[in-house]
Amino acid sequence: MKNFVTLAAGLMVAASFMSSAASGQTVLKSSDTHPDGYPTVEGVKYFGELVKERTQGRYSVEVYHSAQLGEEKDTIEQVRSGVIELNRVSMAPFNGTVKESIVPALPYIFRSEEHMHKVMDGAVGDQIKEAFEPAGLVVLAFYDAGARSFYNKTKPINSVADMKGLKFRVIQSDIFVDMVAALGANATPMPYGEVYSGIETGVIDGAENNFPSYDTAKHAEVAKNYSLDEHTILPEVFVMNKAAFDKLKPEDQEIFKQAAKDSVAKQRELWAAKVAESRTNVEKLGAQITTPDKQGFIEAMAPVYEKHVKDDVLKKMVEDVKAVQ
Ligand code: GTR
Repeated sequence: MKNFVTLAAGLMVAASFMSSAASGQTVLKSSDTHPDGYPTVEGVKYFGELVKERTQGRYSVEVYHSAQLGEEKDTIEQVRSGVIELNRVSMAPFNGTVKESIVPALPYIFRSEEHMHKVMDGAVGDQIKEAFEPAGLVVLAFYDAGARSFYNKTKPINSVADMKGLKFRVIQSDIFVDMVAALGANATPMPYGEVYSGIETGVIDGAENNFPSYDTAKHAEVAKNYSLDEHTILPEVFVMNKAAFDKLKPEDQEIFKQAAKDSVAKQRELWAAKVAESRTNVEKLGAQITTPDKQGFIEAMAPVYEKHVKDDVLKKMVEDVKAVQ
């Protein structure tokens, strides 16, 4: 049923795209799992305004927020097949398809958000962008998603030992499954939209995410123990269907790229403000925030690196990331 709804939504989107193309004004569709006003939604909207202005209205963007077009995995298929032209998603669901996307998803690979920015804005970021092309996607931008940490309804986490036996929903990536296993807990990958009820009904004890997601998806209502272990500083990715991008005139391609670049600065600014706001919101909802000793978490991650950083390309990328000061 769910797939049917997603497919039907996709066909409607495709039909409206074709009709608008005939009038010389093309409306590009973009998906986002988050609600209106969330920094990623606003980042893509800002990109759309710049594109509209700079192409004199020949192109504009409509953001289908709040998972209107489906969960991330489904919308990734839609953008790869060209049913929609644009999509803003996390990097993690690409880990099984785009090998290089593994690197920024590795636990504790980045020393700080500044370090992540330098890496993603530099040569390693360019290498990751290129690696998306064979998957039929052009990366327009990397956006901020802060740090992800664990939260649960059962008990406060102060050390790795406290994680033992807990059941966590993770984002759909094997790295996250193995990371949770390495911490002595159990991982269940499931769509974002099912997490709230999963915690409420006890299918899972909790999940892992940044403050703005924990807040806006209302997970703080049902899982009040948030431990700032900050296991990943995982960027978001804003992608475009490659065939749709290749069809643009070269000067329009430049406009799209520059607008995306300009939207990054805007999204980062909105992100920083949202993190502070969301932290206040979840504390008001009764979230208890602990700060566990990170060293134990970092040391427990060795098996994840052993299993996932296998070939020379990935080994070199990890070294390159570490070398960025
Ligand atoms: C959020 C991210 C979403 C989605 C979600 C999840 O931080 O912005 O795109 O991936 O996490 O955990 O599914």
